[in-house]
Amino acid sequence: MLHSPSPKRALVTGITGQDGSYLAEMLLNKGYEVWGMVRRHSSTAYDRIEHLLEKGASDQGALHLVHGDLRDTGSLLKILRQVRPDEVYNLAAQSDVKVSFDLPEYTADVTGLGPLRLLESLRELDLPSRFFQASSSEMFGKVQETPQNENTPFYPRSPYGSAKAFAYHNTRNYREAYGLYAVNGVMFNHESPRRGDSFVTRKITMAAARIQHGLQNMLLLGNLDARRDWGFAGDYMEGAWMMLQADEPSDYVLATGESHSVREFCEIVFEELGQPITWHGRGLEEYGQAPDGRKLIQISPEFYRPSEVDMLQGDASRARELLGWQPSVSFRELVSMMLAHDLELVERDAARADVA
Ligand code: NAP
Ligand code: G4F
Repeated sequence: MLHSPSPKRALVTGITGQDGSYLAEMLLNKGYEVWGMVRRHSSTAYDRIEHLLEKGASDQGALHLVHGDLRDTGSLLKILRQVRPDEVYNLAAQSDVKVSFDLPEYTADVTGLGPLRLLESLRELDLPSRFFQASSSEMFGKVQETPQNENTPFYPRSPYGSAKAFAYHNTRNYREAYGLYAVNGVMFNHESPRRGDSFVTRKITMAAARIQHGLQNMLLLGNLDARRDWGFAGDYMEGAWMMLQADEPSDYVLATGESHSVREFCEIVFEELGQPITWHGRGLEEYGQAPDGRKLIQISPEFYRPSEVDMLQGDASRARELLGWQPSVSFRELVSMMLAHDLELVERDAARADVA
């Protein structure tokens, strides 16, 4: 009798986050047994993976959740010993750059030391698991060249960027020192309808949808001229998976190659809503106006950072050439996708409120 091979097992930290939910979905559809590490919350915070937890949500794989925390080495050792994963995707982090200025030590602990604890646990247990570290373009900070690629020197501009650089170097070092299959995906900004609402793209699409429905008057923003290389989160998780399937472990940049400003993002959103913005004033006095004269956007110093990353633009040629990876969603499509989702969300909430 022929036995089908047992499914591959993946451990995903940060499964409740934006990327974790897309990755889990993708792995389940590939037939993986997925183990998600979750933190204890006073109320459950599984909104992004609820659909995966429902029985029969995936055609093939199975999803299991286990409690753990990147700050607690004992929990990591216990989970790794129990799951013995073929692949570990470390997506967990304190991932908010602005918050990292308020919580620098905490960010260093979770985002910097957390990956080291995972790597050391893998080494200690002598597991052959392949390890993916969610590294960040924030490490390039005050960029030393444009576009940024695998050889561009780092110049982090936030406690978050420094913590990610620490984790990046440790991932490389565990590969070189101990022969672990450990890789860095140096990912530029990636967004989706599941993006946390404190990040600028989602903050804009949510606010615009609410303004359109008369639930909010204005949107307060910080630096409108910051530029980012924004892609779609699902594409970046496909890239993470591809990295762990390669014959040799290596680090790759994942990016679209295009850079757009926060200002452009706002312009496209309000243009799609039929309210093209005109800009008036300068500096902190600048504001964005609707054709009927309403102020739609105002600057608030609250959303500026002590030190800013002015522009990011990645060069993912290496991932394209060696892994065959490329982004599938354009900047315009991404903006439209997020706006359409948030308009629907606001309409649904409004309809519910009418019924109640
Ligand atoms: P996210 O939505 O903020 O998700 C972060 C995840 O980490 C959540 O599941 C969170 O759990 C978990 N987490 C936080 N602290 C933890 C701890 N101490 N122990 C265990 N889990 C913890 O982030 P994302 O946008 O999906 O990003 C995923 C990863 O990619 C992060 O490492 C981020 O730094 C990195 N990255 C993201 C981007 C991007 O543009 N999205 C770009 C480059 C790199 P709770 O639900 O319990 O809070
Ligand atoms: O959306 P953001 O908060 O993302 P940021 O700082 O680029 O970080 C994200 O991408 C990194 C990859 O490069 C990840 F590693 C990290 O985990 C995270 O996912 O801000 C984008 C830009 C910044 O320059 C910020 O100053 O938008 C500017 N901005 C202007 N007004 C604002 C606002 N950002 C936020 N969050 N809120 C504002 O009101």
